[in-house]
Amino acid sequence: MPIVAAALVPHPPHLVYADNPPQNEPTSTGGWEVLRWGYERLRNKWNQLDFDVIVVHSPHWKTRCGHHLLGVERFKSLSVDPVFPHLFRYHYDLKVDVALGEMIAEEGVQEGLIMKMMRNPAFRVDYGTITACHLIRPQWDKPIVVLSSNRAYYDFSDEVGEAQMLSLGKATARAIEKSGKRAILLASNSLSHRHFTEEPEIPEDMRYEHIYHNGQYLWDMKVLDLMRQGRCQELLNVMPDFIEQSMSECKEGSLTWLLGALDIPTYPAEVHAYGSVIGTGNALVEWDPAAQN
Ligand code: 2X7
Ligand code: FE2
Repeated sequence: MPIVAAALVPHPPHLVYADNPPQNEPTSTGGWEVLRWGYERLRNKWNQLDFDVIVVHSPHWKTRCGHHLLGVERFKSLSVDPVFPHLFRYHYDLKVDVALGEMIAEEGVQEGLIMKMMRNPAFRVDYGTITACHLIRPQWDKPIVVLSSNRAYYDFSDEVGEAQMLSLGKATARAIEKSGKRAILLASNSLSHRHFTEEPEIPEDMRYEHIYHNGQYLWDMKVLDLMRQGRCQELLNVMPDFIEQSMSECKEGSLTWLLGALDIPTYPAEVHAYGSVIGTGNALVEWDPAAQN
């Protein structure tokens, strides 16, 4: 069973800012603790797992022509969030499992997708990848595989995007199986995604943090309930409505890719945490593929 664990792991840069790791330049007094405690639980649990590689799909590496994968062994640079540069200026140094990325690209082509390896050594790795990977494995001792977020939802329709992400998920699972490697999968997106356009003077002043409006919250609870009940096909059935009505970041495809890789789970997922960040809805949700046996 080469996919040893999988999770939805949101990437607001606020969560890294609040953690004060040495790699991040800005410092804080904390904040968003419930989400960070959820990450801590998952991290501690997965520290006990035997695995070779982390495979992540990130909304903030946006590609128009096809699905891209990192194709260089090592990246070392500074990642700056374009919207929150005062919160996230993170010095990263990471290793990539290029061989597994190439296998996913080959399987993607078999699924009829356009696939491309990204071979530019000066490429800046996006903050969605860095944030999720840092919060899951801050020691950066495992190689990662990163898949970009193709624009099919925007250029065609949510339905076309969804179909492509399910195919990409299947391709990912097949490649992992063939590789014989033990992988952890991360879908790095928020749920509801309406976003306040102003922030408090102190960004971590939690008096001001709350979901944007109750409709967003109700949608988030609906989709978390479906995950907790193992009703992921029903979740996929309502996904286009969820995306449009809550402006969900699921429109970037990460969660649907994950559900495709897990063969659309029918077993319950575990919600480790839910919380808002500058109005958006975010949850840490784990699927344990061993639970289906
Ligand atoms: O990228 C993000 C996000 N998805 C949600 C909230 C805040 C910032 O960045
Ligand atoms: Fe985001």
